[in-house]
Amino acid sequence: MPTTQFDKESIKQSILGKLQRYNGRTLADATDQQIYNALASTVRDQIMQKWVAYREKDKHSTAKRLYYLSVEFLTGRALHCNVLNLCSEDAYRQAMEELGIDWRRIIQEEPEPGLGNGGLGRLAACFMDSLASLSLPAMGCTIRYEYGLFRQKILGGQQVEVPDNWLENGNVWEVPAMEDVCQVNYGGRVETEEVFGKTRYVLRDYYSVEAVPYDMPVAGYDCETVNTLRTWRARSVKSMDLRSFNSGDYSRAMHEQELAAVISKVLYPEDNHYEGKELRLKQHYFFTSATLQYALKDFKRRFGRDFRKLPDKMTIHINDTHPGLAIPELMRLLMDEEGLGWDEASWIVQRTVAYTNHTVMSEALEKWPEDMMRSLLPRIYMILEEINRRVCARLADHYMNGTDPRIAGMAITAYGQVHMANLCVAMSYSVNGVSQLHGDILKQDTFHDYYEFTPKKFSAITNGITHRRWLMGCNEGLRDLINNTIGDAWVRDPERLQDLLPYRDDPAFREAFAKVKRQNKVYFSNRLAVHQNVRLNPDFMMDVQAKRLHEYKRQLLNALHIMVLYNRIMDDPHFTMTPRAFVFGAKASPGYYMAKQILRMIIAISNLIERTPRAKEFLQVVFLENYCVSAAEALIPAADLSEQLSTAGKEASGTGNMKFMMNGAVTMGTMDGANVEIAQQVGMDNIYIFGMRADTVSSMYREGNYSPMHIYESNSELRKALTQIIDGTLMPENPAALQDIYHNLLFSDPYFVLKDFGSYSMAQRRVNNDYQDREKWLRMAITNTACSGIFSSDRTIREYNEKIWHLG
Ligand code: 26W
Repeated sequence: MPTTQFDKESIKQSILGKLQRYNGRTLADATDQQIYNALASTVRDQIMQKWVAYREKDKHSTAKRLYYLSVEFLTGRALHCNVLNLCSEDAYRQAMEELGIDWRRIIQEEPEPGLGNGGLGRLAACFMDSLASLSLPAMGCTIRYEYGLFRQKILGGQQVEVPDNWLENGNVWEVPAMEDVCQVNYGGRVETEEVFGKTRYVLRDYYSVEAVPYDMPVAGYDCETVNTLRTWRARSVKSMDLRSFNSGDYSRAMHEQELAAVISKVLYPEDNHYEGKELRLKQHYFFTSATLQYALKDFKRRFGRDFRKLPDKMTIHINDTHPGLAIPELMRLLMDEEGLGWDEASWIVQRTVAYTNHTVMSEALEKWPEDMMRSLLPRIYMILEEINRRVCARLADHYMNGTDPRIAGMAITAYGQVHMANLCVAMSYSVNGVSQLHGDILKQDTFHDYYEFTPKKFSAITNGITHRRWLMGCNEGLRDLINNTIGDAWVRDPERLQDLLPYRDDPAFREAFAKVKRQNKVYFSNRLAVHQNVRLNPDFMMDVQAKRLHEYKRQLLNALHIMVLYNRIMDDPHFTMTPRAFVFGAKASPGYYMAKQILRMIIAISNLIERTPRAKEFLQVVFLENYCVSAAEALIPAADLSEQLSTAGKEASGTGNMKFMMNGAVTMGTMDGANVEIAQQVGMDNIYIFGMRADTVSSMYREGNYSPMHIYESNSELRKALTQIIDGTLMPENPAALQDIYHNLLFSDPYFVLKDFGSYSMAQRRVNNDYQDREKWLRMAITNTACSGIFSSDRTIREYNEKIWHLG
């Protein structure tokens, strides 16, 4: 088969041809969106050529494969990264230039797939990029949400959620795979049948939903591998179990059937907070069951029915507990569909499923009401009960006491609830944390009793980010500077970024580094002017906190500190400081009241400063609307200081921290998650660490005698800032609007904002001084980029493969 060339001339011809054929337009009268479509489908043609070749080879491969199940994949836009991974950037750029098209503008026509909330989903996307780039055979599996995470608008100083209809204009990157359509069943009841002396379990009166897969190619960097991200869409089926329906069940079945498409309608916007909604359980089972049905079908195609081989031929990796029903579902498929016995099925499952935990926040741990599980998934519930019975029996044996209190804490079903984390820990062959500290907390605390029982299962593999998107793609200036300085070996081997270290001593390099940062600030500030009509001064130091809004992430610490600076400026006519722009990017879950209050407070501070000329000389506060992957790509390269303020022990890893570091921002952070390892990499001279350590925090919780009021009484600057929350300074038209923040801090402060404030404020004084020492600051910034290579997700994926997956 002849392959199409993708040199500059053919690219130009392809774009013009597509505009003519699909839109009946010439370039001159095509809209940006039409040009985007023509450009993207040209890139797609190039990927398809590789995809076909790769799949052909893959079909005959007997290598072990990974199925990475995640309820979220926050991929971000695909066009630029695809061009980058195809190593065709120059060709496309030149083609666009010669056609007189602004490439950066057209790229922004792509709707961003917001199929995730935050860290967990973005990590899954980075993993897909690294898996393909390391040529490891993997399929990512998730739900094709018709509506992704809401878009955020700020109106009247508050967040307004707008639906994210990302598929409105079609999606160039996906192809349906109709040959793999399958059914997922809900409801009904389980009947037993005796067949040749064996008991069989059959589901009756259930209703079915059809699962339709859409595949998106994931092309690795400069290699032949093109993996697949498979998203499942729910639609109703015409047929149902008519054999045994009775009139009551039939009408119910009809009704449920109409509701089928609802399953893949919308992504739940809660991050790190669990609510036992039935639709969510349906979603989880939906994509998990569909994925496992496909995985088994593919296994049988490759190896026949020798299921004992299964653990050597696939790993089912579950990204947090959300796809944890993979465990009973694989049992069900092996027993009810393939006729295996319990012991065989359970032997296989316990060698095939691996689990990563992403949070220790107790309100985020999934626990489903047993009643809900029983009525929605009766056969799955039966299997869960049996797993529970056996696990508890084993534990009773081990503790030589059937009433040992530890057993209830480790049980899978207890007190009317199904405890998903216990299920995953009990039945997976691997349990891992996402940073060293988080791994330790899992062992010592969250899963302590399980750890004593099966210590070898546990590991910690620190998260990572793809340096292709988060440096090469989003920071061209820095990428070119690095290439011109140390060559491009770091692209394949990011730890070679270390070669930059000696250039800290080179004044010309430092200035070049500073120039790139300044250009990135100008770029970001232009973007803000266009999107929000806000003028950000690129001469100000850029201090950024961008992440989901959460009390434990402590945006409040930052906000209170800005108020303290404001007061220093206003109370002393001679006061001076390094001018700083504080940029916040954060979405609050629609139902998270405190998060929304904090967001209001930040905007109120921004407004206060805007109307105070003297404060404006030194301070600016910008709330960046709709923080998302694309916004991060513009924002992070412009940052000088990266705020990572979580209460120690609460942030499992953080990955934004790594993105900022890679782009030459210095971290202001607690000893939490991966901040600890960033500190180890750069050394204490190149990071600002403050606040209580995780062990102190946990003893404070244990002792339970923390009194925020004492701190309020002893710190006058803090007291004044707190009072301004409610005295009309912040909210002149409605002074009581933010009183719950005030009361919460004073009378409860569960995340120790007041406790850590003094230490934070001292560290910020050092930042203020160090930034004025331009040479010192640039050395720190360069050190951060130079030491960031270890946080490439390529390293993370290699570690997963060596310790857990053993693919290929
Ligand atoms: C069921 C509600 C729910 C939804 C999402 C509970 C928990 C989650 C996620 C596990 C929360 C999450 O995104 N955790 C983040 O995972 C990142 C990737 O490992 C870490 O870097 C972050 O520290 C962690 O908060």
